[in-house]
Amino acid sequence: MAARGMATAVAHPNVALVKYWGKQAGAGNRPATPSLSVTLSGIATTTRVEAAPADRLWLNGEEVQDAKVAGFLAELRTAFDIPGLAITTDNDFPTGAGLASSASGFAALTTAVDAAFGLGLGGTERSAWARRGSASAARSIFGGFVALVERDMEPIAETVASAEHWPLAVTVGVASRRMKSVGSTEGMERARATSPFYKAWTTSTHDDFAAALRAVRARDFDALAEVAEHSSMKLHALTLTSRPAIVYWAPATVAALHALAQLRRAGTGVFASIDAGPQVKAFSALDDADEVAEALANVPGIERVIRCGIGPGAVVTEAG
Ligand code: 2P0
Repeated sequence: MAARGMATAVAHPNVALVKYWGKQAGAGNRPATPSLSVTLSGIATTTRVEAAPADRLWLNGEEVQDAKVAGFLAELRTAFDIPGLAITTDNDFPTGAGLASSASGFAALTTAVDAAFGLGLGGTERSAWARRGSASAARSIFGGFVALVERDMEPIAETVASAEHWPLAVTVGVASRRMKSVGSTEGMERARATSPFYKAWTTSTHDDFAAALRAVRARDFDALAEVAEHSSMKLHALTLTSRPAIVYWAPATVAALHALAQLRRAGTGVFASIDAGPQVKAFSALDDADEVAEALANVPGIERVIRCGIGPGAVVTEAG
């Protein structure tokens, strides 16, 4: 397709099984640790870009100013000739509340800009640019199980197993739709600077990553459950021991954790993962997803349950 200054792209949020929390010193938004995620199906960000006299951004129908987007575009323009942009971006899920809207947002924006202005980026390059907007966005460029690792001093994201390899269900319990209190970038920097556990986090995450990768390759649910819940809990141990502390959980978050533990005691394979917000993401076999969704829906304070699976990477849906 010839690039004529307009394109639309769709990308999906991802949930990390082994979490990223903390950056290397210096420029380029480079994670301090490896991470491993699944890209979700069932929820999406759709982003349209078009050449315009000046940059303007509409998020879910409202015009907004966004310093992260402005900084990202400024960085892209040091490498490519890109005009002013009218950007419209819509999430079909709660924005900025721990459902990785920045991951799907920057993955969709990078993919749309690439298509609209013929930048000719391959997947790896697109992922590297998306990372500069938001590191987790590097993973949403790709589908299935995706690793973000350092190779030859460069962070590289790649699919390590397809969605078909192990089609798990990811059931999201929405505990609050409010925007999160402290953004991820600020939260990470606070943990690095103040949590006494930060060093232990950066060293131990390498073993977590290796264990999770082995579990995914072997489709070993119990092994994945153990290491993924541990990584999620360890991330929240960091936020709770930052100074001042950051408590991303709502009361319903804790109630959902107990409900899932009860399901597990009753014999259902399920584990929980929580990001920089109150939502609980429950992983299970597809056959158990109805039961997991029902259990989450019955938790007091859970406002809504969203059923997801493991999905594809970012795609261009329209270019002209
Ligand atoms: C993750 N999160 O691995 C972790 C777990 C949230 C908790 O990556 O500063 O929006 O823009 O690179 O990618 C969310 O942080 O942060 C995130 P920046 P990002 O999914």
